[in-house]
Amino acid sequence: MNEYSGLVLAYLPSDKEKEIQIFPHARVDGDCVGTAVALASSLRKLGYRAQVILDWQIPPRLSFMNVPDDLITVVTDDNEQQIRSRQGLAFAVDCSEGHRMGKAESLYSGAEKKVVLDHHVSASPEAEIAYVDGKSASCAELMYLLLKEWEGKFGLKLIDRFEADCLMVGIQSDSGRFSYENTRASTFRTAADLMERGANVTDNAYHLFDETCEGKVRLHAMALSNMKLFADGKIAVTKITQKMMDETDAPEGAADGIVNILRDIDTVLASFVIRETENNELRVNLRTKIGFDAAEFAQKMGGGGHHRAAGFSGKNVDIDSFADTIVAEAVAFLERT
Ligand SMILES: [Mn+2]
Repeated sequence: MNEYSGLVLAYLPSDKEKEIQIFPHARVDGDCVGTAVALASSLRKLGYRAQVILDWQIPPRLSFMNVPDDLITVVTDDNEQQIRSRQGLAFAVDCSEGHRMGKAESLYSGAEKKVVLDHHVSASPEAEIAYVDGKSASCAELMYLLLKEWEGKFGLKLIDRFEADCLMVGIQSDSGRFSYENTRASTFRTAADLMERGANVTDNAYHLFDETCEGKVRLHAMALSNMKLFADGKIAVTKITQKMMDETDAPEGAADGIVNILRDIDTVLASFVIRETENNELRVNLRTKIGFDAAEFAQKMGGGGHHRAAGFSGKNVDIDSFADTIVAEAVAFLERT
């Protein structure tokens, strides 16, 4: 019995006219979208109004999930007030803090009732009820536990093929298709049940990990050939500028995966990809092996994440000097631990 399933249920709005608003993190991934959508769809089966509130449209790389339009509301300056007026509960998934939600931040932070469901070790939940399990490979697995309990309680099937597939996308994304250190026996047990309910592992894996396009391949080639190694090959860094994105005509999200290739170099303990974004910020993705705690390092740099995968950002600094700072900090971090 999961203690949170009852707590969360008791906390849902008694007035079913009020909307349960589900907030994934900005720069969405398969886990936060899959978890949020499975929850929204299940809540509707239980007679609640539920909407996933997004900072931006679901990106093309996740379009294979076929999320119905009516489950999603994208926040704009025009509709924010209207969304707020319908709010009965704010439910954060795969993140714990309003500042991770981009344009949806004030809608979440200003909510009267909040619930958090998260698996980030760096989580500092802003909510009355927070179900955080840093050992879970994905947020989708935590959602599965809640929904299974609710199925039992109401004698209703909540996880049909669509919801099963959404949760499977979350698990496959965050466990690196069942290969990262965070993958547990329970991950497979959950996945087995989802597969029996109709989830399509093969299609998901292709779309999440293998499908590519010319611009992405060209961007990877450029970023990989510019890679630099430091500290006897223990630290790998590459930079991705807006100019590189333009030259290769790379789509949004095309830089994904480069950081894993760098981490997989046999000598490397920590890999960094530093990327210029369209709004003149720098986003850093970090992947590590045992001996370098990514979450701890990212928190030191003002970000957060997991032990082996984390991220942080830089503002008002140019990419070259930020790279120098990161290398210096990473070398010091390696020497200390
Ligand atoms: Mn996640």
